[in-house]
Amino acid sequence: MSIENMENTEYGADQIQILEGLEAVRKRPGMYIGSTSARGLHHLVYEIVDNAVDEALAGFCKNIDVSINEDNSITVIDDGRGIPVGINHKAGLPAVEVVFTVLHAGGKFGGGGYKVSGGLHGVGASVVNALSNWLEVTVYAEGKVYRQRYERGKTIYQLKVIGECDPNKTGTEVSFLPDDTIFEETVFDYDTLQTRIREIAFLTKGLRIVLRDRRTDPVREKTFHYEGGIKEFVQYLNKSKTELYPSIIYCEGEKDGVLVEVAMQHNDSYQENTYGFVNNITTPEGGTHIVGFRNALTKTFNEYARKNKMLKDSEPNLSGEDIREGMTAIVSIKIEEPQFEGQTKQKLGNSEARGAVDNIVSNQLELFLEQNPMVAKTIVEKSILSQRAREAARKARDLTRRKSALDGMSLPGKLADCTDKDPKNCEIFLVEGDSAGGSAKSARSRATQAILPLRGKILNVEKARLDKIYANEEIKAMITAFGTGIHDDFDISKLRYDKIIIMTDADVDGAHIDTLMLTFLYRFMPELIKQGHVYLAQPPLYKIEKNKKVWYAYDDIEMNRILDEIGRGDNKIQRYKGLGEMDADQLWETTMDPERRVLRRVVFDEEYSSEIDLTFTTLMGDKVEPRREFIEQKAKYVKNLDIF
Ligand code: TTJ
Repeated sequence: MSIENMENTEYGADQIQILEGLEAVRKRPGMYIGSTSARGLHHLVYEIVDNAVDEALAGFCKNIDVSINEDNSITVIDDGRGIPVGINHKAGLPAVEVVFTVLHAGGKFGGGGYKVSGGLHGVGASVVNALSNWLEVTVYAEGKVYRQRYERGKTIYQLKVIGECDPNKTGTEVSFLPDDTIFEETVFDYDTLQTRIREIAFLTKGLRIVLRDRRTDPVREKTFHYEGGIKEFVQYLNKSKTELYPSIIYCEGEKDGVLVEVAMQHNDSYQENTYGFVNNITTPEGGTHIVGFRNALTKTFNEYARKNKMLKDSEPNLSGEDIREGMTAIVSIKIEEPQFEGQTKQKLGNSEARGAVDNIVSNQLELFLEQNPMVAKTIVEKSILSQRAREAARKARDLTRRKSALDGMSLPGKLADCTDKDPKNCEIFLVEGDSAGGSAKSARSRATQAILPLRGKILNVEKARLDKIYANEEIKAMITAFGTGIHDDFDISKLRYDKIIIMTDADVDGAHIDTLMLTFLYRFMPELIKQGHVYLAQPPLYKIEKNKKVWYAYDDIEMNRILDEIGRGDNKIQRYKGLGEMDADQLWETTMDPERRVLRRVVFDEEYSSEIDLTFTTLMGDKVEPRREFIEQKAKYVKNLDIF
């Protein structure tokens, strides 16, 4: 029987198995792509793109083209060898059909390269097919154009030749429309795709990826192509910071089947930002590759500092933290069979990765330091300063610890605490300014709402060393009020309030304070954000009065809607410039009353943590241009949440 006239109604045993497999995906999509929310939706794209990237890693593909089409379908095109169209004898089907219809069949048919198989990635193109309204694959190979179409995972027609092409042209093209009966969200977000595609391009040096949005006129299009790979990634992450030396330290090598690439550079901030990737997937929980990297760094810098008499024999070693202060680094490894561990399976477990990274970084970093004594000196000197500050901070902290032990963990004086002692019922408002704090204190529901007024701008923790941070009154007040402790001491079970609500004026200064506050929380107690305890209050922008009735509007759109409803004439509109302009009753009604207010919950997607960091440091940094670019995007990390 030839392929062309094989009817799709003739099911053999294999085909029935295939349909059952894809049916399982449709029944429990979450098991395969994590969720059916916007996140799962975007995963479909990454799943397909990953296959093309594999072909690039194998050395056969230079260009990938990703389009969001007008109808919200996606097209991914590569210029690789093309998925094989010949019959796969085990399945009795063309290999390309196996790729799209057999669960867990990857794109590998004895080709080289490193198969991605961790996390949610690498579940296979068949999962995308099962979850799509329709999917079409086109293969260009040996002067012919092949095509096959599926709907909800079912073959609509067999692979067929639809035309001829230049015999030199090869590649794969896949288009699909996510199934709107499965996904809660079916509209693709350009920025979300862009973040991941930029990351893939950084991680795969030389690969050119074009991202296009055909839903807009003119079509939006951007090319991501980095000959410098992760070196350019580090540059990008440091773009709004001031680097301490011009070079990017770079190590590359292979050991025990582990491909290792590391790039790093220090800036004048005090935070470490190391991002690990295994087969292009982020590892927010770290793992053996990160352990190996840190080990090599600590060992190599201490050896160098001693050998060059920058550390005396009598002085203690520099700690890893001191060396990593202000460092931005990318650790990217490729490994054939990654083992992921930990609660969320985001922590690399392979022990050979530790040794490989340690070995390659130790050798190459030592050489780099010998050849770049100025850079080495800068880093060692900065580490010594960090060591001193850390020592001073430890003393200050011990002092506060001892003090709080003596007076029974006294709460900050400015805190108006609530009376209910069950944290589940309680919330704390962090209020900008003493006067608004005063209104909030009289407005609140005393039983469950605590108020902590904060004076003026809070300290920018991006720009201060630990000793200064621990000495700051506002920061100390927040830490004691929350009860959880910070960093390694953080314990969420001690959290004294279920909701931490930042309440600031609805103006530029207010937005700046929001960001300062979020930066502090993100750096010192990220779990509070990750577990959804942090909110932004939303005070109204306008008060509209007509015939003794009152309406509040939270933005211009809402005000216009209200005016349309009540008629434009004969009304009084007041624009609130700050919380202070409202009396206690108004503040309660519009912003604090759990029955009527609108809160925005701050969310945080670890998959994009390098971007989140960039957003914070850009907002907080002192380079003006990148800040302007970002200030409007901050809203991306905030979700509207109505609480009734
Ligand atoms: C496998 O080894 C023989 C030559 O072709 C190799 C292969 O499968 N290459 C390949 C797969 N290139 N591109 C893909 C691919 C591209 C997209 C957009 C989607 C999918 C599922 C695969």
